Amino acid sequence: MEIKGQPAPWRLADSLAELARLADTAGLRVVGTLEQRIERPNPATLIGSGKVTELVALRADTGANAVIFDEELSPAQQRELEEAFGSDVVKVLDRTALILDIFAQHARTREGALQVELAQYEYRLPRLTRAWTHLARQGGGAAARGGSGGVGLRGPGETQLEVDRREIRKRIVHLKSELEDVRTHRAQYRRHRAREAVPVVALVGYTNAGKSTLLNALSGAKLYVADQLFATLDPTTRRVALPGGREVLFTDTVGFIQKLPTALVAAFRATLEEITEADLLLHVVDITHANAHQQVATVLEVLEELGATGQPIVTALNKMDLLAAGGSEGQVAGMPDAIAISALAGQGLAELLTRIEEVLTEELVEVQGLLPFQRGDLLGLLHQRGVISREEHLPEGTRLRGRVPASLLPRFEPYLMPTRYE
Ligand SMILES: Nc1nc2c(ncn2[C@@H]2O[C@H](COP(=O)(O)OP(=O)(O)OP(=O)(O)O)[C@@H](O)[C@H]2O)c(=O)[nH]1
Ligand SMILES: [Mg+2]
Repeated sequence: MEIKGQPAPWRLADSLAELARLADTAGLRVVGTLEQRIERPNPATLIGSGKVTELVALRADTGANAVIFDEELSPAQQRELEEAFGSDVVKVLDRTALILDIFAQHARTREGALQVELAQYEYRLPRLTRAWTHLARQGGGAAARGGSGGVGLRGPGETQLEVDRREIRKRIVHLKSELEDVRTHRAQYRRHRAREAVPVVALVGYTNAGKSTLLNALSGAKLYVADQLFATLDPTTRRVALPGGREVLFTDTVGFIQKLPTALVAAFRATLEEITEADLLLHVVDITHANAHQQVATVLEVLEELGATGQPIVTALNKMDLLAAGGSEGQVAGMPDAIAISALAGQGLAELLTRIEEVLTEELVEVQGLLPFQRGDLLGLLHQRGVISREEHLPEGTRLRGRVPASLLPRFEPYLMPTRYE
């Protein structure tokens, strides 16, 4: 097992299979695939000129009206490739454009919509070409079933894209300032949570790992769950009681994916701050996925990119119900500290919560002292946010020993003080 430190390279075929799933989620039907391994990418078209000819022929054979590259295309490459199809209007997209489209489809809150719109404008600004205006209802699949238009049509409307670049730049500035407001609001909310010292557990993981299903199972929430990439875009927070009675907040967030462009990550900054400021990260892994190990490595890389490196991580190997029959013990053996669960079947959840409680408790400070009876409020707070290891009722009050979050220490003064180690 080489998870930590070692890169787990994605095989070309696996990456393309994932791209096909992204295409399906966006409402496109894949009719053909072409591969090329290149040492030195062609600056004009990324792929070699012979390959371009092959691509044009394949496109003509299949009648496809869009071509999707798994690698990032520069605006110039995209234009050049679109021109290669001559009078046939073919949309040339890359993975980023596809992901943006799915994001636009799945954003449900104002913040999510703002973030996606910003990312779309930033992506499209240098790519304003004739072809964008010709992208008419293409493809079947998920989006068509949902009644939406083709790729590239959601979010900012075509007419808006036709306005001059200065207008778009103005819009970008405006979106950024609106997002800044949302961000300030969020930061205030987080500070409030921090004052209350309610620990925050952020669910992180590769897209489709089962994060939302897990939060539903733990909190009785009814979050949207789907066998789709990026079903969740906006963060949702729910209160969950740990076995010892202590309450924590679980936050479900956008899933990760390989080649998640940095610009996109930046646009989702506000959302991802939920992760960087969490007390603990709960990494949900779809252990049944053929690329589970690569996915784990990708998630750890993205976390690093986001600067979420300080928090403890608890790993949950999800969808164990599917493994039971097949018995792929070897896959699980590689991650000894991980906890096997099935969010869907409700297996291993108690053990998972116990583990989370243990890890969070390690972050607590040991205190002891005498709490007068009139401070029932503090006793309540201790029960709710801390862990009591000894409680003795005396005529003058309650003698206590336990652990509390460090941030709550001042509130217990002068009754409960940190234990001095002799
Ligand atoms: N068999 C099985 N399926 C599961 C389990 N957990 C989740 N799933 C399925 O996996 C798919 C994805 O689940 P979600 O909860 O939407 O996954 P997510 O991590 O929130 O995905 P995104 O929001 O798209 O990033 C759904 O079809 C779920 O029903 C599990 O324990 N067992
Ligand atoms: Mg989800």
